[in-house]
Amino acid sequence: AIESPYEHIKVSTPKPGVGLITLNRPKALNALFTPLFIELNDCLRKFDADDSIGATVLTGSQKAFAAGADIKEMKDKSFADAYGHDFIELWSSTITSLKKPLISAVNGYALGGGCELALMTDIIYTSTNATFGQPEIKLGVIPGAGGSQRLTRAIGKSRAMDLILTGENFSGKQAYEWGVAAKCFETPEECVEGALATAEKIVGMGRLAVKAAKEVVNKSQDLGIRDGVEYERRIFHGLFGSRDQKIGMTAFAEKKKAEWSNE
Ligand code: CO8
Repeated sequence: AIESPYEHIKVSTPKPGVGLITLNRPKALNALFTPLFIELNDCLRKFDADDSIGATVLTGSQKAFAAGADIKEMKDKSFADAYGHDFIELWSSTITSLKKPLISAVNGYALGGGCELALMTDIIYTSTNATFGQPEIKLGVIPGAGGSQRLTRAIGKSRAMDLILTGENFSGKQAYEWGVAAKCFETPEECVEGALATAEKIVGMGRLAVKAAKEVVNKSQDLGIRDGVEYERRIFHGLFGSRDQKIGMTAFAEKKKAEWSNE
């Protein structure tokens, strides 16, 4: 067996084309700190550049996806430490600039930075045992990795305000009902399996169309509707220059299965 270069994450490719990254700091309930993000970012960058990988699943343990930023590590930070060294920027910059789909399978605690990490992924799957929340207010701070923005876009202002001002948790089932999560499974195992199955399905599509689809959906978070629709149309038009567009539409017309060229 090849020795893993990573200490805080486990990495495998359980299905062809599908990467699986498991956060692995069990003693601290996967509390997030910079050494973990250096490894996670390194692995995600490698997967993004690897032609043999088409989509990745990010998960934690059954007890915790991640119980937040490591409180013990950050408790003594000064303003100069935090602002001066752009604390947390490194935690989101890579994940939010990936080109290939990243699906999170969230079981157990997803609190604070753990909830925010899930919100940075393209699709969230969860299970009935999951506990989400932004408890930072109870620590004298506020969400610092996009929670106030991404959670608000996902569930609306009143609900986000309610959660962020009180620090109250919400369940996997609520996450699903409110649209934070795309699916809620009965068990953690089903959640991970479900995420892997979806990743596999995505890997079966043409790579260029997948990349374009992710790009345009993400644009909807930044652009107004008129600019967003125009952006979509430009990308849509561009795909008529791909071989896969010919392959996909010809296969439909001939009642055959498309064999993608990824060109
Ligand atoms: N930081 C450091 N250590 C932690 C954290 C954490 N966030 N969460 C759990 N641990 C540690 C515990 O200290 C404990 O260690 P030890 O055994 O050495 O005492 C171990 O993990 C197990 O935890 P518990 O014994 O507390 O387990 P319980 O099952 O009793 O409770 C809870 C589980 C409810 C999850 C509880 O651990 C808890 O409340 N944790 C803190 C949750 C929290 O407040 N998270 C938000 C942190 S603030 C934050 O994330 C700011 C976001 C900044 C941006 C992040 C960018 C991604």
